[in-house]
Amino acid sequence: MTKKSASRIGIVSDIHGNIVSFESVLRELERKNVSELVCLGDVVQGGPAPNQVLQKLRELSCPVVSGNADEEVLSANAPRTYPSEFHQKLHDVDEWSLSKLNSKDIDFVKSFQPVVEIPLGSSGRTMLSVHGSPRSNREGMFPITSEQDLAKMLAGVTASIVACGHTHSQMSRRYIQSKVIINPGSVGLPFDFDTIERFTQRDAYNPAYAEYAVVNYSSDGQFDVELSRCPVDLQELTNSYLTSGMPHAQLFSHDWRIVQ
Ligand SMILES: [Mn+2]
Repeated sequence: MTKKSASRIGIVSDIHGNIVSFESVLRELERKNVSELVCLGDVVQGGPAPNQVLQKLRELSCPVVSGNADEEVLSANAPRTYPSEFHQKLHDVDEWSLSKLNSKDIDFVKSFQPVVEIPLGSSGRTMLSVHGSPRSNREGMFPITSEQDLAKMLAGVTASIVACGHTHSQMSRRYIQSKVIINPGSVGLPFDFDTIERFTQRDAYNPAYAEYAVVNYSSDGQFDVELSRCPVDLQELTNSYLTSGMPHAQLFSHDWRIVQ
């Protein structure tokens, strides 16, 4: 058998201003010798360290896809009304996140791409990276999304792998024309559910781990996908919320818990 050269792409998504979890994942990716990295968006909003996450991402100089929450932070100063008190609290965090960014940070967020296509070596195969779907960063591709809906979302896509985020849930799903749709889950705000009732109501808690994916590919375009998670130090994470000055830090840090 001829030996083929192999490469590894690390995929991270939905960091949501959580530097403790992001650094945990970066240590794992370094250990796994990834040669490339791509970020699927939702970088700054929702967590205690928006500017530190941007700084780290800028140092890595990897391609970044623009998430809906990144756009929401950029437009946080626009006037609005709130459907609920909780929405107002979320917006308080958006405004605070924007206030933590300097002009260099804002220019960096504005440079995030709608989609990023990465060649799998010289095989002609590619991986298309998006936040939600190729046509929108506000719609998710789920395990239960119908094939008909996927056909609309993926119209015209020729990539062999479609990497998406937004749902905060890991997924590997086969689609027509031998495509694989993968979701690395969320680095900084993973969702899990206690019971099937809470799953139905989308009432999630945050398990104390960070999710990511690695795509291994060879020069002839063969590939496999690892969906991984690594533990996060819950004490360190809670402290990062409570010492950040982020509004409603107590509220937004209390859904985290260790899962056995
Ligand atoms: Mn998100």
